[in-house]
Amino acid sequence: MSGSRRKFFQDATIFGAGLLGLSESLRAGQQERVTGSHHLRSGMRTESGPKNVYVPMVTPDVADLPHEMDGGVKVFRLATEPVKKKIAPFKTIDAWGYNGSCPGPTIQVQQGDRVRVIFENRLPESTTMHWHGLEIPIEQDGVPYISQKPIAPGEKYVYEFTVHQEGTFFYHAHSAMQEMMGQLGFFVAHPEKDYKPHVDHDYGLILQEWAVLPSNTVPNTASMEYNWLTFNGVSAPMTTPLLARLGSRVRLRIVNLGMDHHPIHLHGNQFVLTGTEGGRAPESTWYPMNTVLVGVAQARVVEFEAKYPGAWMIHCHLPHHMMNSMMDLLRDRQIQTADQTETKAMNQMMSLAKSVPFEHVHPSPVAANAESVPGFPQDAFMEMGMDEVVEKPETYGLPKNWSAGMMGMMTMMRVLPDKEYDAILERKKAAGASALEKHAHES
Ligand SMILES: [Cu+2]
Repeated sequence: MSGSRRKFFQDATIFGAGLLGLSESLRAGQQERVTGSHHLRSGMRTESGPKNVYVPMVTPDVADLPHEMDGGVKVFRLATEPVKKKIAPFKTIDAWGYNGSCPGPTIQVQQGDRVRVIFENRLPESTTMHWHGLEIPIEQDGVPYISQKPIAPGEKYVYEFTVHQEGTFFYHAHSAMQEMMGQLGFFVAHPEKDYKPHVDHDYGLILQEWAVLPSNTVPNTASMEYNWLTFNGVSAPMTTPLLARLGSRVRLRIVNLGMDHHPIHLHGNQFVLTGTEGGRAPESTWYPMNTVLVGVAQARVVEFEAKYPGAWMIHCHLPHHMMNSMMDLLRDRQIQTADQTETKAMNQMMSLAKSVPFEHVHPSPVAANAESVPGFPQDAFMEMGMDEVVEKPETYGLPKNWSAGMMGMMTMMRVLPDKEYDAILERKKAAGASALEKHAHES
């Protein structure tokens, strides 16, 4: 089998998985399968021909968009539509997105590719698609009235362009309110020749914030007060942990298209900023940091050597983005914190737990005289251990109640020695196989 043909079948397998809507656990296995290596090590290259030297990016909790080839053109199909999006175990919102996904599925191409996107509008109002950061002809820029007519509900529109750049781009509706309803997705252009140094893992995170009032499901796109913060469309602890093999090199691409800037912090490691929304930065500009400010409409790409084993938090460091306001639950507390008693708070937590349902675990103790101390409670009743509700292969082996401290715009980078890394891979494979089997039975 020729290299390109093999690549086609690999793509078909990977993209097919996204097409079938298989579990995240199966999709998250992509990196290993595309490279065909079960023992990725720092410095180990993927050798499969000049146009296939990159490790594809994995977008945890978001699928890749499959494509077909039409001659030399990569053809993608995107439909924008309303999406019921579960952003937390006890919160589902009415967002807008693409192909049933919010954020939309990740598009991955390679520098030099000719790309066609057959776009369909299934929204109740007009829209367009903008290719953020791409240097393409004005006719493809997706700005209503200026570069094209708005695409009416039910209409199709075809975008086509050649990608001469490399880097981390994204696509989004070019209407402010639609952006805040969730209409964006990754558009990654892998370089013609692999970046140096080579990375073993490449991950993407999209930052979003939502204003969804208690008992509501529709985001208030006019609000400036956000109470739900998400990575790739989910709040912690629902965010799927990122995995890295101990000794590997990791790339993390972060994109922000909301109303706030987000300082994204990685625990226990230093990284270097290797790229922006404009592409790769020269190595002479790299300097160590562990918090990168991702401004609105920006992409930030960082890389680090995963040399310390552990579950390292990755989170926005704005205090109010490290939690969800939980107004659905702690309605009273939003107004009169000091009036809240442990009994009341616990009762509220229990009723929320019942609605999911899961066994509520309140892991950290409070002092006997807590209620007499001004300021109490602060974090006391926010911690909800819900390990079992968000369990997946990637959470295997985490300490009990790990989920209690995970809220809002948060995930973790699990740097794992071979044995533990392989144990999770095995679980992902098993979960993937059972998802495939389930699909076979259903169809
Ligand atoms: Cu933030």
